[in-house]
Amino acid sequence: MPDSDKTIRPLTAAQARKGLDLRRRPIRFDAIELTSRYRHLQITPRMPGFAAWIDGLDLTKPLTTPIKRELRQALWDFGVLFLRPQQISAEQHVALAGVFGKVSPGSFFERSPDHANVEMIVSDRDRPPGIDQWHTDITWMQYPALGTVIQITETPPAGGNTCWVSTSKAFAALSSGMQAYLARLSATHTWEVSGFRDALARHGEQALLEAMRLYKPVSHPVVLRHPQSGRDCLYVNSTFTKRINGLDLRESDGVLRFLYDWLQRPDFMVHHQWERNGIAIWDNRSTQHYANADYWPHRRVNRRVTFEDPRSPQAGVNVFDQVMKGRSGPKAQ
Ligand SMILES: O=C(O)CCC(=O)C(=O)O
Ligand SMILES: [Fe+2]
Repeated sequence: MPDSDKTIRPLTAAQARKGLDLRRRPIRFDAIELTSRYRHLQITPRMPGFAAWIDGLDLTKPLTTPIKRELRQALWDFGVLFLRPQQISAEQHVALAGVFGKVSPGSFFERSPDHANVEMIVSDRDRPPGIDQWHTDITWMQYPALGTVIQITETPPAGGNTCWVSTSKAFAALSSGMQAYLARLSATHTWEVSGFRDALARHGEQALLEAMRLYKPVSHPVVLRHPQSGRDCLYVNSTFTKRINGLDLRESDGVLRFLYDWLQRPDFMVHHQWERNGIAIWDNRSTQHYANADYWPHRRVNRRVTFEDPRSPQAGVNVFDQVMKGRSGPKAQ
């Protein structure tokens, strides 16, 4: 079109009506056919294509191979799975995590006295809850955890819920132009912009310096294709993502702000109210989570076991131990 034709012209009545159209786009949902896909697990989705209850699974009995296969499939189909309250040993907790990946020795949280692979997040009067931030765990590593199994073994009288969002549903609901723009971008992630910085600093400057030496900022694509489900997932989070690479910082800040708002739409979110000893398993690529901090000074205990990619060069490394050891050990080149 010649430039002269692009000059401002009054809108026709139809165009004006369209410009004032406030309708939003509905989110398309193609249901997964459950009966043919799941023969051993009893699955009830809680949201369209996201988050599901698994009923009738007794974790005190050994898990059979077909059940393990369906559990993995369910995690990739639904992103987060919820199991009814049950009492399990630390070994059974670890065995459940082992269904999905290599059991990790954990990161920065306190270790349970009964098992080296079980971390504990205890919140009480002296340790106020502090994970009321949207995040995907440990994206400041080149190979972040694949997922986590948590059990809330002590619940406050009210509150202490956890929310998850589906980062694949959030991506799928964007316009195709925005999807294409984001798919070309990568972003820098670092623990240095998160609360870990203060937590480490409490162990002294050397701990902070050691963590900086060992865990430098990393780059991840803004849109991650999930290797098992094949779904594209938004892979930036307000806790660990510092900036989108290659953009003016103001454009990066604006795009990230939009994405964080978009990711908080209730359409993509499940808000889970815990019963004591309830269990959740999440996929750490297709979801983000947020632990409500609305119950202080009451007590809440989260027991967690993380699973990771066995091919990761960082598999089996306990980040906290490594940083603490390095404080006094030989300095790196
Ligand atoms: O305590 C919770 O509900 C979740 C805390 C959390 O972010 C985690 O365990 O990774
Ligand atoms: Fe987390």
